[in-house]
Amino acid sequence: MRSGSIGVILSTMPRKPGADEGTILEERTRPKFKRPPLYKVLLHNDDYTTREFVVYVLQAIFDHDEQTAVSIMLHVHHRGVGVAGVYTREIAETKIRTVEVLAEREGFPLLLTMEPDDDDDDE
Ligand code: TYC
Repeated sequence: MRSGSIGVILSTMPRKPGADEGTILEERTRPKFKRPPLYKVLLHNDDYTTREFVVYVLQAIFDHDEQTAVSIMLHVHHRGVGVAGVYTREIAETKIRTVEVLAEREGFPLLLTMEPDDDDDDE
């Protein structure tokens, strides 16, 4: 047994027959559930994808309202890259794949990537 104080105290207590015999309490040193790491899905600008299609994708796949979708699209159009959303790895991958399929179907070269969300480290 480890030499944690609670364990030591319990194991040296006198034992009555049938009374919690052999029960050892240990304090948890880590939280039981770790949050999964989060990833930013990044949207990249290009000269061919229409603004309308980007706004549609931001609403339909990334669940933004129209005003937010337009503002993210314009940010990407002017700055080159922007965050479409923040998700766990599998959800981020699925959203990227979904948009790739939609864009390919329309003949647009729209590029999305993902990267670890640094703001996720300490919270
Ligand atoms: N630059 C594109 C245009 O002028 C619009 C656009 C915005 C494309 C954001 C991609 O991620 C993008 N039609």
